[in-house]
Amino acid sequence: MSQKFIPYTPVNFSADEMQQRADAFFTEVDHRRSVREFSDRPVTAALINTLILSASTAPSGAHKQPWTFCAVSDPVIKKAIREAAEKEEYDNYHGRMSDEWLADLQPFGTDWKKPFLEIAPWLIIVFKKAYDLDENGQKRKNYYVNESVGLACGVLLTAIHHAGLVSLTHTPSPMNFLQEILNRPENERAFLLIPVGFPQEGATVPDLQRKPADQVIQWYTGPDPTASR
Ligand code: IYR
Repeated sequence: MSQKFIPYTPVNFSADEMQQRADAFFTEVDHRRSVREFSDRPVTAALINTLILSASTAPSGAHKQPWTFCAVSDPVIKKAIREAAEKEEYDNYHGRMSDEWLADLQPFGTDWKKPFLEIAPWLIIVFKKAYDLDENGQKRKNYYVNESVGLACGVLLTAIHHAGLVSLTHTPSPMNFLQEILNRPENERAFLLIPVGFPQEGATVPDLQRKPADQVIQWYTGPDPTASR
């Protein structure tokens, strides 16, 4: 079967518009923060649905879209997830994490207690599909699975922020309890656990700085191609 190609319709902005849009987008995403203090204020399933569809627009290896987003608002399941996560995190904070790691986490004030896993109205648990299973139960390969699912998660966090909600990229470790609690098939592995909702009133975040341009960009510029136009 040969692949069918369709025209791509470019979006055309003037150079000024492009710079303005880029600046406005930077201002918006620069305001995003990981929040650990959630309100129990509800968020509609319709909103979560659209945010996940945005995430699922991410590019993926051979367009396999090797992800499943589990959207959990059921308090019984949230409680089970909290209890299992806290059990693992207790062990992490009491011996499994190195002194260097614990010192690096000091500024964030984290500990083994994860109340947000019950308070946040939604938990989105992202699963990566190590491989696909076709109708006959045959294994089908996926490619660049970590890169693909990481990209989808980046889009998801940006969509959540754009909608006016907050999130936390939470990585309880190990995470296999999520596969069990959510009864996921054997080809799926938990990738990230993302509580989503509104911040608690008066919520605070650590006073962090982002690296400036000269620490994150190395330019390798030739002659300016726009100079003589
Ligand atoms: N998973 C633990 C520890 C933790 C690790 C990193 I790296 C962080 O940036 C934050 C926390 C926890 O969730 O507390």
